[in-house]
Parts: sequence; C-alpha cells; structure tokens
Amino acid sequence: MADMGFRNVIASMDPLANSRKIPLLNATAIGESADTQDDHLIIPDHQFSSRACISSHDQYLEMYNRSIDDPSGFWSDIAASEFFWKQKWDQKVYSENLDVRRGEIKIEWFKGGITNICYNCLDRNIEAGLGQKVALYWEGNEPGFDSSLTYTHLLNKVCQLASFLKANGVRKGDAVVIYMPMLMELPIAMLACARIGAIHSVVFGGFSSESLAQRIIDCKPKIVITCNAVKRGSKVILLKDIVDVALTDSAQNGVSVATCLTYENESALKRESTKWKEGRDIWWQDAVSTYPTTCTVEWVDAEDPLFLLYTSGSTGKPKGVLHTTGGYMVYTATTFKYAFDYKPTDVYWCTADCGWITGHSYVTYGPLLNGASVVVFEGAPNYPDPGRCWDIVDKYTVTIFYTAPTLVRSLMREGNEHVTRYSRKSLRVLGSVGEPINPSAWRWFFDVVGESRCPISDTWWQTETGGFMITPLPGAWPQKPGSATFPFFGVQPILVDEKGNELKGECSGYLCLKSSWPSAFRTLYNDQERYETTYFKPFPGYYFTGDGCTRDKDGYYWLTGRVDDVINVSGHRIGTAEVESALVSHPQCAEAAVVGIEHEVKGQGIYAFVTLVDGVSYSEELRKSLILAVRNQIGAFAAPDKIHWAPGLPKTRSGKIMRRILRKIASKQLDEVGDTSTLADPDVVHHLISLADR
Ligand code: 6R9
Repeated sequence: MADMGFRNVIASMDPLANSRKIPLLNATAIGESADTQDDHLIIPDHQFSSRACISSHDQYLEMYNRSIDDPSGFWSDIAASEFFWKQKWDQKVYSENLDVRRGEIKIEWFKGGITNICYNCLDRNIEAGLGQKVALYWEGNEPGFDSSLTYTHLLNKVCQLASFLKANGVRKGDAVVIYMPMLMELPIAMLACARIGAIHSVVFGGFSSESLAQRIIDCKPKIVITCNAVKRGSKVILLKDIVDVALTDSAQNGVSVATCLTYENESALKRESTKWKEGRDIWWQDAVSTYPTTCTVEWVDAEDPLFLLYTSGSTGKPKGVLHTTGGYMVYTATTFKYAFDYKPTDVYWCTADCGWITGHSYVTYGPLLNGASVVVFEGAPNYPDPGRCWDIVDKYTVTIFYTAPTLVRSLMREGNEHVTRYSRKSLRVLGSVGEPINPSAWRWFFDVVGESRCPISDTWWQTETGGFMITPLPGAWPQKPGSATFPFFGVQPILVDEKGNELKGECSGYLCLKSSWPSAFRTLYNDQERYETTYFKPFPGYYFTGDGCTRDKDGYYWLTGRVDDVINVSGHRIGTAEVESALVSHPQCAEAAVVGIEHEVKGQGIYAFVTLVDGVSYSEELRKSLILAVRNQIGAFAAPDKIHWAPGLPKTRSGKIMRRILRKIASKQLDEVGDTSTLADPDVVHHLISLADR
C-alpha cells in the first residue's frame, strides 16, 4: 500500500507516555483517559507535500520564526498583498498590552486601516474574475433539495438585504441578532451586516427562547433576523415561535425590538401556519426582494467591531466575545489557506453551524475571503441514513471536509459500509475541531474516510481566538494521531505550572499564549473587567486559554481538555454553572452540582447531582421535569445525560462543593475518590455512592 499516500511509521513505545498524562487540577475525565496519546508518526506523502502551500517543516520554521521575530513585517506583508484597504493602517501594525500589571489589557491590529470584510469576500473576488464561480452550494435537509449561488449572485443577495437593513434604520455600530438554521440566508445575513458596518450576533438555532432573550437583552439589537421553521432530520422546529417568546421576554426587560425579519422556509412550514405579529414581523421574501441589488460599502476602521458571539464561561452568564474587522479578516483568511492547503479548485465543506465560531470563521469569512466554493448543509449528518455525509462529498466532489470528533465517533459506530459504499475520491484534506480527537477516532477518520490518503488538520482554537492557533499544516510534517501538532504563524503557546512559571521542554501544564495575534478578541461586550479577570489575571503577562496541554519530546502539542468549569459536549461549550442555574430554577430543586463525564460519542456528557427541597421525593417524573428545565432554559443540546439524586453534596467547611469528588463518583472511579477528611460531612460521599444507580 506504499502508494496509498501516507505511510504509518511505528515509532517505539514511549516509556514516558504515562507520566506525561499528569492530571491537572480540575482536569476533566477526557484528558485522563487511556485513548489520548498515540505516538505513531504518520509521514506525509511526498507528492502531496511537493504541491502543498508549506511543503516542509523547514519552510514552516522559516516563516514561523519571521512571524515571531517581526510580527509587524510578517502580517503587514500579507495584509497589504492579499486584501483591499481603502486606506492603509497607521504606522504601527499592532499594539498590545497583555499584562494586567501594566494597566488595561488592550490589543489593536491595523488600527487606522480602512476596509470592509464583505467587500473583501465578494466585490474583490468578483473583480479578480470569480464572478461566475460558485460561492455557496446549499444542500437541504431532504436529499434532492439543493441550490447554489455564484459570487455575483451572492453579492446581489447580500446587497438587497443590506439595503433593506439600512432602510429599516440599521446604522454602523448597531447590533443585529440572527437566529437561523443553515440556509444560505444565514451567511447572507452576516455579510449584509458587515457591508453596512452593523455588528451581527448570531445565536445558534438550538438555543431556547430564554437563552435567546438573554442575548437580545444584552446586545439590544435593532432587528432580529429569523426563519419560521426548520426541519432537522424528521423533526420540525418552530424557530419563529421561540423568537416570539424571546421578544416578549426581552420587551418585559426593557429591550423592545421593532422589526423581526422572517424567512419563510416553505419546505418546513408554510407562512399561513406561522404565528405573526403585525407591525413587527416582516416576510423576508416579500420585503427584501424589492430592494436594489447594489449597496454602497460602509468603510470601517480595522478596529471597528465586526461581530459579537456569546460563549459559555465558568459562571452562569454567557460572555459576549467581541471581534473586530481587520485583524480577524487577515487571520481567518490566512489560517484557512495554510491549514487546509487551500487551492482554487477545492470544494470545501465544514459541517459546523454558523451559530458557533467555527461557522463564522470557517464557513463564512475564511473560505469566502479566499474565493472558495463552500458547501452549506441544512440537515442532520445522519439523515436519512449514516451515509449522508459521503453522499454529499460525492455529489459536490468535496475536497476539504472539516468536522468535529463527535460526528466522527458517531459515524464510526454505524459501521464502515456506510462510508465505503461512496467513492470519496475527491477528498484531499480532512479537518477536526471542537474537542480533542481521540486516536482511535483519528485513525478511523484517516484510514476509512480518507483511505490513508488525506492528512488531518486537527485545529485547536477557541471562540476567543477567532482562528486556528495550533494546527497541522497538511504535508509539512509528520502527524501524530490526536495531536494538534505545532503553533500557527505568530502564535506563541507556553505551558505554565500553577504558579505561572513557564515550563520548558517535555511537560504538562496550563496552556497560555504569550503575545497577541491579529484575530484575538478585543474584549467581552460591556464587561472589560470580566475579560481581564477571566483571561489575563490567572497568569499575569499571558492570555490563559482554560485548556490543559502536554508538549511531548518532539515538541508536539496535545490538548487534554478544559481545566475550568466548562464542559465540551459534542464540541459545544457549556458552562457547568449555566446548567446548575437552570436546574435550581426548578421549584423542587434546592441545589445542583454539574460535572462532565467521558462520553463515547459526545466527548463529554453532562452529569448532574441534585438536592431536592425538603419533603420532595425523587421520582422518574421529577427527573424528566428537571431535564426539561434545562432544555427550556438553555437548549436541548445542554440536557443532562444523568441526574443523580443527592440528599447532600460534598462540601468543605467553608461551603465549597468539591467537584473533584463528584467527578470521581460520576465516572465510577470510586477507589480514586481520595481524601474526604476536609469535608464538613464525610458521610455524604458514601451516601452518594449508594444512590449512584437509582
Ligand atoms: C473552535 C471552538 C473552545 C474549546 C477549547 C478546547 C476545545 C477546540 C480543539 C479543542 C482539543 C482541538 N477545542 N478545538 N480541544 N483539540 N482541536 O471549538 O471554539 O466553542 O469556543 O471551544 O474547545 O477546550 O478551549 P469554542
């Protein structure tokens, strides 16, 4: 099989492998499991490498070293040669203060540069001759439902919506909330906002009305853009009903939204059956098409906000991560190009929803900035059967396929025949994101899906980082299954111990970043204090990622999972505190403590310990209604997998819940519960164990 592309080279077993898995304080189960490190080297195929953007580790090192020694020169060369600027940035390419001891945290890139990201995605590419190239291929939930838009068509649609928004009072700097499924209208809405300098805030369509209301109240949008309903698999979800409740809720909290633009998704629900509020609600199809297909660009400063995206932290309130324009544009485009070895002939498909950062940076902006053809898929990847993904790959001759480990694991369980009955010969590069990919899933993805021919870009990054931070560059160096390998240009990862001392060489520690990069988030919306406290105070001088990480003897980075109270379910970030607060809002729940447990498909599952109010007894009915409380308050994806009735919780004398103990009980590692002597009531632990399977 030597000519299959990549070769497996078995490296010697590493005697230090176990000692490297040093459990971190608060480390989640996933980081400690056996299936986390695989030291086999997968050597890139010579032919692939010779045609790759970066063809060797030496070439990477040369560019990487320059990006660290001369960030201004490195990034300004890329920014000037590959993007359109109405006016060049000020003398200084960037300025930063990441050290709380030196005052306010501040990051700026290309300040004074005047540009527009929508112009760079569309007009610039059309001027370069890509007008007739397909920008978006849309594949509906039902096989056979599809359409596409060329770059010119896409520009026309974006301009019509941008014109509508302007006519309805949306101005530069105003927020617009977008709550939509994966229709082409979702990236269209994002681009239309960007064109007129409005700040979009996309809310994932799986969030409940309460979560949506919370976000609307926080960012006070001029307009909400939604869709009446969506079919996912065989289920119809009435999105507009959810928006109605959220808008009533936010109005009661002093935030009234004047306009709700609603797209009629006919295949899911006819307009006659959609609840309607005259005066506020407008049908997209009726209104937007009456506007001109041109719309002048609002030129903005590189540091003007582009979007707000709410993400989970370790307290109940979601954080409004703010990204600005210029640096985000340069960085998402550059990472897309190198980490996927992008070529103009590629057809790219990322399965993420635009409601998450991956959909922002690598469904919409990064690929379109590169003039790529992008597949947008509305449906569920296992509908009507587990072969759907490969059916789509063959249909559009997808060359780059980017997804999450949770999908890889769930398809892996369905059996290889769902994969092998499709050709997949177009595939060239595979990608993974959202959580650590365990070596067995990596190998299945590599061997079965990619037929040992396609390198896997296991991209580590975050909502906050805007773009890839640690990622393989396909063809440039050998891969190790489960390792995100090396830092991208300009990124300086360091590992520190509890006291913030930098650890050198082979080690495990808390992952921090030393300097800023162009797409770093600039603040948390209306909460600079929380921004500094969460990310810059834990280890002064550095940005703290919240992740644990190991660096091996060859310098490869292995992400081991979150070290804070954030869990990662199917690649979705959920704060344990958010789930706890949803549980305790239930009138019969007195107290709740939530931990993540290892889950075969989802990566992590949600395990909730609940204490009921006095006199209430635990029942199946109550269990269901507790889960319902979480579904209603956050969304179905945050529903606990297990409710564990807890007459008492293990607390220290000062009242702190000892989650370490709860994690051990939840994962049935009872002999590792450890020292319970500091508990106010050590008996609680035995009691909890005895109730484990009820
Ligand atoms: C892009 C995204 C961020 C958290 C991050 C980490 C985990 C993401 C990963 C990964 C290991 C990878 N994570 N990619 N862990 N390997 N390739 O997912 O953003 O939703 O903000 O989540 O996801 O724990 O801190 P976000």
